[in-house]
Amino acid sequence: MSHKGFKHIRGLFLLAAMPFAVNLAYAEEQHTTQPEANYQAGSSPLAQEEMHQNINPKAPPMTAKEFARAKQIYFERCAGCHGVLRKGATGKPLTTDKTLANGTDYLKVFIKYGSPAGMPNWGTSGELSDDEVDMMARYIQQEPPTPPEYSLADIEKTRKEYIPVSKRPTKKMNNYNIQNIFSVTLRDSGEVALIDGDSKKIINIVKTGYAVHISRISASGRYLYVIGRDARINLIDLWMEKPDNVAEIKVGLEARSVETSKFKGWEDKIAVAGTYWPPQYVIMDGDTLKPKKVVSTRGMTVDNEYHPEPRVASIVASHYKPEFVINAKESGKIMMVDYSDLNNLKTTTLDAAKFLHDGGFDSTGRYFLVAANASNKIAVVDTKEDKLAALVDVGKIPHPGRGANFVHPKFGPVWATSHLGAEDVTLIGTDPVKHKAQAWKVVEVLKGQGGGSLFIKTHPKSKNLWVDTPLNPDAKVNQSVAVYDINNLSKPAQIVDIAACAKDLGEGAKRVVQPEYNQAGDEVWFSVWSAKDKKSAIVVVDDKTRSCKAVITDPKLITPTGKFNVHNTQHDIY
Ligand code: DHE
Repeated sequence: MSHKGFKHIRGLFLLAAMPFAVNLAYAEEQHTTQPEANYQAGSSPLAQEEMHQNINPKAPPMTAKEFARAKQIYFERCAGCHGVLRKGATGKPLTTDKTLANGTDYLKVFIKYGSPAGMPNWGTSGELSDDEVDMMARYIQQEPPTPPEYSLADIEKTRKEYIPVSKRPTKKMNNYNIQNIFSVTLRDSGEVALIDGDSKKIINIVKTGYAVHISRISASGRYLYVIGRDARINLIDLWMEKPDNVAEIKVGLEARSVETSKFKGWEDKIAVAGTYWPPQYVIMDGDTLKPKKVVSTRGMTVDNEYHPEPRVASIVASHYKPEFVINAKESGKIMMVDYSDLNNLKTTTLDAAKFLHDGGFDSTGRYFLVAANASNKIAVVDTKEDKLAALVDVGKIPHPGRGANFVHPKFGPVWATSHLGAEDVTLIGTDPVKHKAQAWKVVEVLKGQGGGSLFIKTHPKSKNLWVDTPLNPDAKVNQSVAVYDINNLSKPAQIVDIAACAKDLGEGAKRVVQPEYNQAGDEVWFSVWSAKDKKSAIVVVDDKTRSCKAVITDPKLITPTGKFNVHNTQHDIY
């Protein structure tokens, strides 16, 4: 049965089982899809933190043991969508003014059966028992416990310089072609694998933060910054004989993004990390990670309402000014932060749309395009003028990763995004000078394999556009990718069964995620992602023939997901 069909039937069942008022609420809010809800419900490391708790005498009783268990479940399953303080994000607000008014029985129905608007059916799916559903319904009527703040002094206390700058190499000490090294996220082992793109051999497996997330490269290509969901940053020096950690810091309690200064004269000098909790960003020295400045993102949203926890989503470094472009998810605001004078910090704040997530530059490096995923829009930032150039309407829940740039045969330079909630691959014109009529307009929508896409990629040397669909519920779709001929976009996409290339893996989900090119632009690397107790692999595809060229397997390659080629990440090539 198709996913759509499943949801429809579940929706009908709910209509029969639930009070009228609840059904009306469903009809109003249909913005989240099931794959997105599952994706956002990823585990938060905050479950283990001690928190401050206020007592609300109107809330139903709970034992201390129940409260502790419910808090853990909340941070592992619910906080990703509803927020730490439950002010709401992709999911609805669950503040006590709302939950106490609804009461335990009403809340239990939602938690057990889910909703067509995207709330997972935690009870009927077997994830939570009836007792746990009841416990969670009572828990969300208590005041939300608040995790601690994290000051500059707290951050500095966690800093370790394993190899001080004075003891580091003064030149490259290895024979690797550093520009073609891939930093591969090993999500569930809390490590990255550094893989030599030329020989396809593992150079080193480096210990990093919990549920490690992304890697970014310094402007010179020497330093690699890796961030875990526990807000731990590892600084790896690629000049070492065997590249390894030289410094480490924990910048908060939960995070997703890290970036490094790219403006001329500032190469390798400054790093920045954004945190989900506390909602703030931290500016550091690039080579020692010494924290210099912490700035809160708490404040008003684009709708002029106060939000206590706008989480920091993507960050990129401007090529036009000594600035970072910092995107706050819940507030929908984009901050252009000037790092040249931290004592007199200048910030230009652009009002975009909610909820900002991931994005990348156009081919010139001047415009930054970021998904406002709950608004089904792409916000375009002009990093030269520090202005919002446009808000472009696209399909349901755009999710570009960093997107893909190429020259459309008819409309000139475009940037592309795929979607979590739609099969569309949307192409947006990016040349306001020679193709003014198409600039910041959707010029074409290609049909993909289905929703559940996370990443899209091409390379200036390639004529192919690759689109993954790892969160599509159909295994045939999530184990394969679609590839388009850029010179002939009217031709239907070719479907390449990537998981089939790694046939010796045995059983496992084998979701195919994130295309990433090698330096030369003639190979595309894909992760074949299974659970941590199953075998995973990286499949290397020959870009020209679109056929499998190599399969990288190793017992240490546990849950590989994102891959970051040094050259392409350093130069924003995608
Ligand atoms: Fe990511 C990028 C947040 C789940 C793999 N992810 C990003 C960015 C953000 C983000 C804000 C942009 C960073 C930047 O450019 O500075 N990701 C989140 C979440 O909040 C979310 C939805 C839920 C969570 O609990 O973390 C989430 N992400 C995932 C995954 O489950 C993925 C698929 C597998 C994994 O490794 O965790 C995943 N996210 C990635 C990757 C990128 C990324 C590979 C970078 C793409 C790129 O090409 O730059």
